[in-house]
Amino acid sequence: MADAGAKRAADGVETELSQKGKRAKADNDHDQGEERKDSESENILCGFKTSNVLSDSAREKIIFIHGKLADQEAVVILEKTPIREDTLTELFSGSRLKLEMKNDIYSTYRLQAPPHLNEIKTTVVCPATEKHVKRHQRQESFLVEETEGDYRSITLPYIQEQSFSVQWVYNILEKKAEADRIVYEDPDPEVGFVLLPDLKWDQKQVDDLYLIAITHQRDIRSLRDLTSGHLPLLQNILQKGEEAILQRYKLPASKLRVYLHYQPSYFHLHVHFTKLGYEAPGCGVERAHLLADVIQNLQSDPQYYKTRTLYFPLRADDGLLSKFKEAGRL
Ligand code: M7G
Repeated sequence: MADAGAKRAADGVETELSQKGKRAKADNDHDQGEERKDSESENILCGFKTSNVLSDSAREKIIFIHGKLADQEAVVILEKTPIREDTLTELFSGSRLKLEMKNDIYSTYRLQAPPHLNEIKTTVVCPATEKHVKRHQRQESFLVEETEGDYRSITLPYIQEQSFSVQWVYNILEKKAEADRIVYEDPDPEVGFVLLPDLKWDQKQVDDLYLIAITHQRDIRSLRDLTSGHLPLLQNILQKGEEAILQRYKLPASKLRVYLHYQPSYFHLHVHFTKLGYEAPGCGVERAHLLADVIQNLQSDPQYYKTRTLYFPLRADDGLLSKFKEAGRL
């Protein structure tokens, strides 16, 4: 999980950041109106029954809860949103302040902000599978070494049976969901993709910018399927994705971390675009592969990702980890 302190750390370009902050806010004003309408019309969480807390972090101000929503298994994620520079004037003038203690030059207060400046980003997964529940449980991880043979004999059969549904991805590609959130689309069936905000990003500030590019091609599961034949697709995503982000959020390529996960959670090729300096979950070296490196590796060896041994972490309760153990590979 990301370190919230680092995640919100300023990267030192004051004016640039505040401009972007304003831009992100402006982009979001329209959405906010819609969100408010939605939440006012129906609070589906009023009947949520908590079973247990899967994990939480006081530092990151996030909690993952397992429970039931209308008799269906559900996971609810609550995360306090960052404080935005462009709301400070209103925050200082429009809040109530309660003194907790005062000692010499030091004092602490409880600041009660107006409700719209004190929101909690809420993600609901319902109905949630056992896999969704396990995914958010605090767990030990183990690094797995996957050879070309391991991929064919252990991983591939497992993911063909067990991976998460990618229906949400097809809904995006077919404009059945999130169509109004699309930032850029290249509709070409071979090299095209849809770029849109990731579920994890509330779009209120560019400090934690997070978008994903989802390919129109549906038969590329992951990094492992890529060959030099996919170079036009990968180069297109990198170039047009960066251009679209520069245009919309005024962030140049030099401020972006563009990468693929191996292993991903969802086996339909997609690329993560996050702001450099934001420690997005899963951006560590054991899981993230820079798209620029992937392109170069395929240029020097067309079969690079088919043949290389790849390393990735698996959680203690992951069924794939058991398969590696059974095969004597761990
Ligand atoms: P991943 O590398 O397959 O797995 O990335 P990860 O979730 O372990 O990182 C999938 C990415 O898609 C993640 O960054 C998710 O937050 C994001 N994502 C997942 N879902 C279900 C949705 C969704 O419904 N909409 C959007 N916009 N993003 C999603």
